Amino acid sequence: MAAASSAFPAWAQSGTAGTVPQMPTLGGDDIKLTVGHAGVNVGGRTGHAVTINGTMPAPLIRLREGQRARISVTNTLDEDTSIHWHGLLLPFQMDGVPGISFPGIRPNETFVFEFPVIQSGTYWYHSHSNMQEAMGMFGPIVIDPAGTDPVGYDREHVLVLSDWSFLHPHEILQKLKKSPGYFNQQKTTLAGLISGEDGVSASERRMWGAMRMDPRDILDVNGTTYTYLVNGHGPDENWTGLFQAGERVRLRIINASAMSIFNVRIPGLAMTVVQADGENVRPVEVDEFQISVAETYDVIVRPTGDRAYTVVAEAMDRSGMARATLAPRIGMAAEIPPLRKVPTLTMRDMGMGGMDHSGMDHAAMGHDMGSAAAPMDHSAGAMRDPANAPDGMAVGVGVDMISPNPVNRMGDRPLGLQDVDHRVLLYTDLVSLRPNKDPRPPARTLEVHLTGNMERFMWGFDGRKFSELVEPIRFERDERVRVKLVNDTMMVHPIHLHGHFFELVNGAPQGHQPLKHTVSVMPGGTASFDLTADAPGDWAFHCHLLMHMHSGMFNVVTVRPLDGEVA
Ligand SMILES: [Cu+2]
Repeated sequence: MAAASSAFPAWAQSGTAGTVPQMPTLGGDDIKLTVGHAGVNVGGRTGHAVTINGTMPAPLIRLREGQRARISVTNTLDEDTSIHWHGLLLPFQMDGVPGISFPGIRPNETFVFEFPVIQSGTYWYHSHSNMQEAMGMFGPIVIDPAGTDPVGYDREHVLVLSDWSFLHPHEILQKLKKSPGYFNQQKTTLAGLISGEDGVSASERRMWGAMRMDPRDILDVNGTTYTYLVNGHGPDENWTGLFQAGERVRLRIINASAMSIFNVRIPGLAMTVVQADGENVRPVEVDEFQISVAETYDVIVRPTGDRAYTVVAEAMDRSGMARATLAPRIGMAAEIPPLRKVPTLTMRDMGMGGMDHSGMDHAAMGHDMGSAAAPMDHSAGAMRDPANAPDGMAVGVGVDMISPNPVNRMGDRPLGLQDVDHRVLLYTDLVSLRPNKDPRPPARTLEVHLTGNMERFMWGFDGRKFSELVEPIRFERDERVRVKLVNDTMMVHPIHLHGHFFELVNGAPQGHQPLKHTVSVMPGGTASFDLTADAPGDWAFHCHLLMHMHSGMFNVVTVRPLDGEVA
């Protein structure tokens, strides 16, 4: 059933007329990668990228479960580099995080990664040094299962989503540090206020104003500077994946963006989600799903007819889209839907539990927040009231908000999709296809707060930004623990743990909590996962919004004892 792309006749290959027809693919037991500078063409303009083997995205690495991988990485840059194999289970020395699991790869050096391949599914790889990932250093990984694939399909396409800016990422970060709203040009307007058109009431607006926040501040960096790409191609280039009518087509969708969360849909086609983060799930049919940074979703679609379909990956704040086409022939195109109305944050996104629009005007936290007469800094003050802080949180300059009433948002529609009139994937829809390995209930719960100061663009865990002074998070080897993430900020954070899969606590049937490597935690909400700490070593644990990670939302998870170490 599973078809290797090389088996396709020439006419059935994917690509855009006039550009590279197919993603370069590397496989076998001796893979060689070279990191270097390269020019890339985006929207007709040439930019400077950091690439692997000269392409953006980097070549597709195709492995088979049960093989041994040997991947040599040579650095031709004049700065250190590294490659992290995102979602792969491997010895921690091979995880590719400089300063944590290995020293990094110095200029003109080659590092050989060697590890057994003990899983299958859709993954990706990227630099973990500096901000090279944002400059083009990312690529897809597909691991074919050793046995029969439970997912039947006739053809597959890999879709790597990314965000490209001609601004250097350091320049973007500097602009954000100076003015976090720099790229947010969708601020609510006075005209909208008077007409009530944008759905934000006057009292709500006063409160947002008092917090120096804007309810339209949804992505820090967006379409004002980013061109959103599919397999390195901008919307106008129309990357096209081919199909024959009636085929079951597997789309392996990877969000390799630095800072962009997408809502994905294919007007006219239902999508059956069969895999999340490389792990098979019970098939669930939807019309749209959100893919946070670093997540992967595999979907099956069954296009029919002699017609084209548009794949729309709309940035969560509706400031732009990545676009591709599924068609029986190259050169076809379908209608491109316009960008939808900009979504607006709600009270729920401010950590005020169920107090949405209607309930917010009165007595939120005992303050009369809505009345025009109330001094608004009361509410802003309450939002960072240290009395709300849990034990162990540092309430310093790095914290400008503590959710007063965070609620579990695992069953909420993702941000921006609350009001769409079709089926949207929820985290609570995900059910592990096979029973999970560890049936033990967690022996303890660890609460980790995602914290930040929006105005200073500071981010951290439990009020602290990462530095050598921060204590690592310690787990006993093989201990079973529940980790509760509490988002005390008004931004979504895709939280990623290296070296492990965790089970989302999402109400799935016993033993079938879905396995993920990244969980997107909604603003003002909580998300919990159960973890079996079965991979000894030091592992990175961080927000996968690249600039949040760089601004401090990062820590080390230490699983001890190591082999040979006395317990
Ligand atoms: Cu973040």
